[in-house]
Amino acid sequence: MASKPLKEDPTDKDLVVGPPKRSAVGLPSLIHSMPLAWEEMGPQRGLKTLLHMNQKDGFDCMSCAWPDPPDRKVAEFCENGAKAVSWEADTLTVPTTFWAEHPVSALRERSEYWLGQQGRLIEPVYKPAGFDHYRPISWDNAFGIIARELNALDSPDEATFYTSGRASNEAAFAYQLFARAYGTNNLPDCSNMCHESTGKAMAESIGVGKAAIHYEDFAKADLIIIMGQNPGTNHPRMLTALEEAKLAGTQIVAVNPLLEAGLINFKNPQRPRGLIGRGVDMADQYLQVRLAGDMALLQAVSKRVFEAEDAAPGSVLDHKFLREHCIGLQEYREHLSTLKEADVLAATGLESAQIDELTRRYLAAENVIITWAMGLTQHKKAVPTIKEIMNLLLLRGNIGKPGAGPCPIRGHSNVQGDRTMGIWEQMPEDFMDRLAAEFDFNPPRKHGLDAVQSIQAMHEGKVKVFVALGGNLVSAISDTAVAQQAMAATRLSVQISTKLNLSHAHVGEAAIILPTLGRSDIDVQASGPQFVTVEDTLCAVHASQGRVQPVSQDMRSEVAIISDMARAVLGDGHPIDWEGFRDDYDVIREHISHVAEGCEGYNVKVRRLGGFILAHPPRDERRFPTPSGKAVITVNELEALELPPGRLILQSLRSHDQFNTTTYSLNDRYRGIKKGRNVIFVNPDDLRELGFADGGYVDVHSESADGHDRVMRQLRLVTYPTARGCAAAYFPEANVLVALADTAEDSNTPVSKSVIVRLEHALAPDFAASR
Ligand SMILES: Nc1nc2c(c(=O)[nH]1)N[C@H]1C(S)=C(S)[C@@H](COP(=O)(O)OP(=O)(O)OC[C@H]3O[C@@H](n4cnc5c(=O)[nH]c(N)nc54)[C@H](O)[C@@H]3O)O[C@H]1N2
Ligand SMILES: Nc1nc2c(c(=O)[nH]1)N[C@H]1C(S)=C(S)[C@@H](COP(=O)(O)OP(=O)(O)OC[C@H]3O[C@@H](n4cnc5c(=O)[nH]c(N)nc54)[C@H](O)[C@@H]3O)O[C@H]1N2
Ligand SMILES: [Mo]
Repeated sequence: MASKPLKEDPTDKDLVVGPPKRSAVGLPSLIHSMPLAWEEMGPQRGLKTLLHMNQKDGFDCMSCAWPDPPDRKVAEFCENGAKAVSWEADTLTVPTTFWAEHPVSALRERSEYWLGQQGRLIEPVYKPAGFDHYRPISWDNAFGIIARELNALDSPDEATFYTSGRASNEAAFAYQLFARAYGTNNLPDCSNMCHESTGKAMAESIGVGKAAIHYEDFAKADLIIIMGQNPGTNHPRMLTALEEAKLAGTQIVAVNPLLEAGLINFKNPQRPRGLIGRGVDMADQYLQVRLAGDMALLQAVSKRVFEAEDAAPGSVLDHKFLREHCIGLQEYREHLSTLKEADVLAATGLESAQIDELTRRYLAAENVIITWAMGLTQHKKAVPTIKEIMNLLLLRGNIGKPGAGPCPIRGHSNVQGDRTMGIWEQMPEDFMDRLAAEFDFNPPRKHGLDAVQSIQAMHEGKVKVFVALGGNLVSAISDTAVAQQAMAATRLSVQISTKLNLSHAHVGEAAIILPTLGRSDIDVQASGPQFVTVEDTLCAVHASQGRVQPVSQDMRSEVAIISDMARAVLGDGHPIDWEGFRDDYDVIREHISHVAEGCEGYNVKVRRLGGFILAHPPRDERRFPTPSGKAVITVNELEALELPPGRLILQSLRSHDQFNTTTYSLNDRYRGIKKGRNVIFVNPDDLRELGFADGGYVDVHSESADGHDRVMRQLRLVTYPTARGCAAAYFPEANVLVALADTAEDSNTPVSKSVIVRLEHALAPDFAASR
């Protein structure tokens, strides 16, 4: 009993704004997820699917990269995981008649919500150049067109191959190999917009860009600092790990401009206390830092650590660790001695006493974990900010010991694995050497284009073919109007997708959509049923096997699509055994074991129940694979974000009922928002000062250095507990405000969390007219 496709695009006419919640999860979340699962999958398929999720013999949840606990419960999923799988395992399908009824130009006017609600894509479709409709096409003809276009380019660098972080390790490995065998390193991915800043910063500081802790370390930590992350919505099962830590005596500090429900209190539905009690209080200290103020905060804490050491020499810093494992201590100490408290207070919006308290907590703790996500990575100074996390941890040896370490929390469920498999426009030389040796060819060595650079190159006509393994780049990247023009300037765009989104509507002259199996679907190839493998944010690699019957026999797995596309493009005589890849994923895994770092014996290790954990030298043995062989304490020049008078800093973030560009519903329960998304959250004092009132409507103009006026119209003002001078609106809609060139230094990640904006009075939207 599948839901019917959404008829009309909903408007905000029924928008309700209530008070924000002060507690996350509990009974309401399960009540909220079950009807959705039943509606989209039916009761039997729904229950069976949910119970297989995240089990050792089941499939990995596609919602986020949070790890599975060593001991699984019967129901090992969260509300938002249930939404993700219900959305994917939908029994509703896009009918063949859809394509004739909906011209591509009309699809461009639809919302992401409407598009996603049309059901699963089940047949390849093709929009020839000069036509406004897709039409069904055979798989072979689709591959033929792709081959013709790719082989007609003057250089392989005129094509770009995007990946979203849901692709399995097997698909990712085959895909990067295909792109490189074709001849380009243009392998942009969602990570370019996500944790790229993390990878850059950690690689320089400690030589590895991944979290340096194990799951069990949360409960062993004395202090966990959670910065720029909203786990209650985006990594809900993290709350269970935090609850266990709290019950074991761990303290928690939250650093976030917004008061987020999940960081205040958690009612665990799997415990009696959660169902009927008052739950567990999370943050012992909550620092409502100003947007982009974290670098100043971290430097201020480190400076106080040095002052404590000066007051009691030999007793504060971990001298043995610093001597044996680090370089740069003295320069850092001298640099921080010039840090001015007034600058720190201006940048953070905090009081000295709050920073003193955080420092006291840091110094009282033997073992400290710091976690972070998009609140830190999407700023101009994201890379140096994350390097300051490393500095602070290194001062007291908080790495490579139980209960301590840096812990970036990754987003897409396999974004980390995709990188391990070679999805990166700048893979290191040793990987390329192994790839060359394994397949006996010369992969291109020149670095390729990242996501922002790919859009720029398409816009300039330098990249002419765009291929995407999942995702929705047009909506996910900054500067929506430019992204749409960039896509329209290509000769051919190809999307390998499960469901419709705006990247199927803003397309090249010609466009192809290839429908793929999702993670929950049963995948059978010539050698029998297949499983795939994934890596979570704590470096655990394990198998994932789909358990539900695909809704159509004409969909193909990602591996099959990539293999057949490679065969068509590279020719039948190509030395790489693409057919072997498709017929038996063990063949791919055998190659992975020779090429990807730490994956020796891959086929054996991933067959162990629960998989294996990749080696991580800093975590495992305090060995730092940097050029000097030591962890590097870095000196970073503080540069605060200048806020001109009468302006606000805007961040774009996720509601509770969305997955990136996918909208599950128009609600954001924890923030008190129902049935609408066109809102902007502002501190009540700022609203008053700027001459606006709660409930009024504004146009939001962004002010980028390029002088171009970018605007988001008719947002409803919502007063909200956020730091002074700061505002928030929903991603992906707010991407219209971010200039493509406004990116983080070193990582080129769009600055989605610090856009300078000006509000202007606007009329309330006329909902009757928009119907
Ligand atoms: N249900 C669900 N789960 C998801 C996703 C989803 O869309 N839906 N997306 C997945 C993906 S790809 C990712 S990357 C993750 C994203 O997970 P998050 O990073 O939690 O996602 P955001 O909604 O962007 O939230 C950013 C948080 O950082 C805070 N913040 C913003 N700017 C600053 C700042 O300058 N300083 C500090 N200290 N805090 C700041 C915001 O107030 C907010 O709480 O979630 C993953 N999981
Ligand atoms: N302003 C602003 N912009 C942002 C962010 C922000 O916080 N603010 N966050 C950034 C971040 S962290 C990220 S990760 C990116 C996300 O960027 P993307 O990864 O490109 O976007 P998604 O919305 O996750 O992609 C959703 C689409 O993927 C397809 N899909 C889903 N499952 C599968 C599958 O199993 N296989 C295949 N082949 N396709 C599938 C569906 O067609 C679906 O519509 O957005 C970034 N953009
Ligand atoms: Mo992400």
